[in-house]
Amino acid sequence: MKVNDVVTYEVEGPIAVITAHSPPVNALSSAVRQGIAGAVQTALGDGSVGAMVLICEGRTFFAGADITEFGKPPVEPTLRNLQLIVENATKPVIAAIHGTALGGGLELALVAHYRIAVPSAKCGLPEVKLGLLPGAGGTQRLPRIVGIEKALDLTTSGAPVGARAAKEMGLVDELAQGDLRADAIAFARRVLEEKRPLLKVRDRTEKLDEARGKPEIFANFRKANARKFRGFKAPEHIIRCVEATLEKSFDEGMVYERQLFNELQSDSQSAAQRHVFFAERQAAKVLGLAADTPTLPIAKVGVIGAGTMGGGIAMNFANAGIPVTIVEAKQEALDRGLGIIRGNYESTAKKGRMKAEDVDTRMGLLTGSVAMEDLADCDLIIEAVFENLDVKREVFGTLDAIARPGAILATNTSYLDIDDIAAATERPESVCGLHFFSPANVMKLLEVVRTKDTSPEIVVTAMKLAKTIGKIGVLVGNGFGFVGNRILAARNAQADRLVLEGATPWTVDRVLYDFGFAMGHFQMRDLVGLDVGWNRETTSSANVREILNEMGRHGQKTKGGYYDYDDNRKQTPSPIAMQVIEDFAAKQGIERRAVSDDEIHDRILFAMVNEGARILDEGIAARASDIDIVWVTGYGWPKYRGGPMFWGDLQGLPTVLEKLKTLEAAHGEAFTPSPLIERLAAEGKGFRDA
Ligand code: T1G
Repeated sequence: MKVNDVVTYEVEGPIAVITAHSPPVNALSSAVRQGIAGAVQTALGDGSVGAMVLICEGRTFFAGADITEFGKPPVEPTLRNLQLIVENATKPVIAAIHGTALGGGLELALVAHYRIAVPSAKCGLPEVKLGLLPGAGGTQRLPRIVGIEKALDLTTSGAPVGARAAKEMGLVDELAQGDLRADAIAFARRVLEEKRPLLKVRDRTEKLDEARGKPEIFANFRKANARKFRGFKAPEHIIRCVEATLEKSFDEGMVYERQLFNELQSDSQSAAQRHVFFAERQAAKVLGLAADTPTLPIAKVGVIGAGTMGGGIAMNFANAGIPVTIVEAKQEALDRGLGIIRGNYESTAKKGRMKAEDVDTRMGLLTGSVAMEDLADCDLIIEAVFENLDVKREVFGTLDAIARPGAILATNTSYLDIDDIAAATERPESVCGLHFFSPANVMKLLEVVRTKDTSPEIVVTAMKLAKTIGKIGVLVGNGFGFVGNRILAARNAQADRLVLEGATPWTVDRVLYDFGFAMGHFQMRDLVGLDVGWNRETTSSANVREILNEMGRHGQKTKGGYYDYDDNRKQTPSPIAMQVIEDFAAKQGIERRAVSDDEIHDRILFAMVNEGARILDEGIAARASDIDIVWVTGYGWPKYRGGPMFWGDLQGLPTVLEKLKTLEAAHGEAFTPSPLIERLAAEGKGFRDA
């Protein structure tokens, strides 16, 4: 029978089956919670029922609290009150898990008396990824089942564990052998027949006792994870809650957990991380195209160029089981490229991140060739040749004559105008950009660049393909630097100007590091290589970067760039680079002055926000949140600050506007406020409303 729109109640013999039907992921919305509570009460009052199974229809067991309800007034029963109903039930409740039991979903399963799962199921507490902590007793119950150390790892990493591992650690009692519902009912019958006790996780202490008197467990854990947790509030809050299991009673621990959960939920870090969670999913949705726009089949891919980018790009498709023909001009370069790919796979296998036998399987999907004609039957061809417009136009002109009709012709260019590249063909509607980030087989971001002519079918096909190869695809328009590199160029300009005016590369880097970037601006340049895009033939000491290149200082790879590097790549500020900067400033007639951290912070960050607003205003990005995803995923913008546009909204656009006007007066047009900011600020709106 229907308890409500999302929960049903059926009785099979002495077993009541409570089923949630709330797509897409059975999030624990108020309706789901109300339905379960009502069904449990019915079962408790039904004399013919001896035990209950709690199960979900659809793709997964409860995937957590309903994140869309955050920030709204609580609706009874709250998750914690629902848990009390289940945990204090006088008849056994068996949670039957498939898909992903996550967050509040797993926490609900933890108050059931027993848990059964299909072998493919996963269990996890990913709240930390949302800047939260498991706020329905996860920090208090999980340690009581799996022990302190495993609980610390699971709650602060947010990583799920598979059902078999979960059974080994006692998180799951049984693995279903066949149909989950049938096996769960059979398990419930056994619990009844064997008169098994109504186990409450909250009463178990044996796993806690193992950690008593060992404060080093927490000290060592904090130390080992300091770098990963830097800047994030949630991990430390979680550690404190787990510590409380040894210091407080269960009930006191639950009060403490709720207090720390509330602190996190009301903090901008969690708002930022929840923003990123939804923004990532929004980015996958193409606006303005008919919902039934067909996607094209991609059964075979061609890659032109077996260098660092081409090789990495090819690996993405081989990893997804898609055959790739990889073309190079010369056999020697082809062999070298394929050798590097094999080496990458072999080192991944050595680290246990893929099976050894998969190396040959993946390599078997890669066919090398020195003839472009071998790309004739490919459905998608991606060029990753030298970043030069003439070279790319020549390649596309050749492709136009070779590729089958309807094939997608994609360029991996970072900065060049894709309309100009497409103009070398008779099929501009088949041309798009697929801007991968180095290393292409690792970085999650993929900018899918549509030109004025790219067909809707190719747009939706490319966006779907991004998901197929495990990337986060963001659809962007054609224009200098698209989204990511255009904002990077705005940051470059300010950073370069600041060091001429009196800052040092190391103070600029420290300010960005303290803001939350994993690496500073000049450090990043040294890592990537100062000579990327530098032309030895035409260099003319036109800027500090060129001069450093002309001195042979190409960055980490030459043990010297803006920093000097020892054999272990440990960097130290370089007096040589500093002298180059000072000399160049003098030559430019720039009188150096003291530059404060605040000035560095404001000039770099507000220039980035302003450029993002311009990108949004020009329609190069469809959403402000798409810009955030590009910079969080591809450029290391700290996730707990949500991305440049989220951060701009957090400052408030009237504040942003004032800052820009002040900076414009002192530092010129980089800070001329985008008209979009002026409009939104005047309307009392934010980028999220654009
Ligand atoms: N609440 C609301 N909507 C959710 C949701 C959730 N928990 N999880 C997913 N969705 C939506 C998502 O926005 C998308 O919507 C659709 O479902 C499919 O998601 C008290 C406080 C479960 C592994 O962090 O990790 O419990 O775009 O595209 O790739 O301690 O969704 O279709 O409109 O991601 O198959 C803890 C978050 C919450 C899990 C499925 N739980 N979700 O991945 O599909 S906090 C989580 C996921 C909590 C308690 C605390 C994934 C997934 P739309 P999808 P997927």
